[in-house]
Amino acid sequence: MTRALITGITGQDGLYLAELLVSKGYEVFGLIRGQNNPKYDLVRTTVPEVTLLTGDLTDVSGLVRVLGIAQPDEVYNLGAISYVAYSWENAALTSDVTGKGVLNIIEATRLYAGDDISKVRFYQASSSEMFGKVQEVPQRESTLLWPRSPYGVAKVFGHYMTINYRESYGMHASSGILFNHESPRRGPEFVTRKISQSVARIKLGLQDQLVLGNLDAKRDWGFAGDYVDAMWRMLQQPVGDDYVVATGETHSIREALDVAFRTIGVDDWSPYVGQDPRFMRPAEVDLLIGDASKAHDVLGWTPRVGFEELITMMVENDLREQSDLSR
Ligand code: F7E
Repeated sequence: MTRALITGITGQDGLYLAELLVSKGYEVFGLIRGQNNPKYDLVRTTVPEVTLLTGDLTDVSGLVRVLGIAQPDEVYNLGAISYVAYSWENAALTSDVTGKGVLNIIEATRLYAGDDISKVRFYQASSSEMFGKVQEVPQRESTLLWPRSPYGVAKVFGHYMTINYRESYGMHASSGILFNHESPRRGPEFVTRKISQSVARIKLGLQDQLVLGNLDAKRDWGFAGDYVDAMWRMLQQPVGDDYVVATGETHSIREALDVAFRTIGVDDWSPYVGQDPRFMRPAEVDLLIGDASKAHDVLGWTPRVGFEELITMMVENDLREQSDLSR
């Protein structure tokens, strides 16, 4: 039985990846942080097969202990402080967890492998936020990185550290440069879920207004369930490498609003949507669009869920969830 350790098991990607690996017959371990973590029950009920181990990406000795217990063949580092807007307010903490945390887990993985570095494969969740002020459109693996947030800077550190471990120690270490990926499991602080939840609540008469920041930002949005499959495929290759994972399509926040409101039969959303500088960022990433040709050619990966289907799926899920909650 192949064994895998997932950090960030409580997030949308952690849950989808755990389900995928369980379906492939893996024994899965998940790293869970803190005392009485509020997401503990969610993981238990979604993927009961997973063994949860307590640890924190900032605590190397704890990570060494967890690796010793899990004895993984594959380590997926999905754990991070992942909310970009928060990273300006908590830059040092974001650097410790999202940046140095990568060094901690990859070094603990190297120590666990001991003399046989081929014993374990490592996946790092890199991000399109590393492209920031984009130097090329579309962005590919070789595009110059120009992060525009403390989160992006921390991700760049983790990305290069992963490449370094591959080159310095011959570790099978891969970095997936994932563009935005969403799902009904997305946290409500992120814009797609904020929109889908609010639109559902507006339809049900539970809310009047949706207040957002920059409506002109553009993102390459895919479905998280498709993206975890790319992660797994990377670790099945003969050697580690870096891959852009994206749909190759970009859409603005306005277009996301068009699709979401259309789902509830509203064509003109302007009376329902306000803007507040509170949700604007000190620096914005304006145009993200990924070129995933390498992932297509080498991994045989293609996204299945398109933009409209994704947003519609999220709104429909929130209509069900919100009407259950309001009963
Ligand atoms: O923002 C704009 C905002 O917070 C998307 C993370 O998974 O993907 C995610 O990062 C855009 C930005 O995601 C609101 O200014 C407008 O331009 O949903 P988001 P993100 O920052 O792109 C990358 C790949 C990651 O790696 C990250 O971990 O939407 N926007 N109005 C808003 N955003 C939010 N959150 N809330 C608003 O009211």
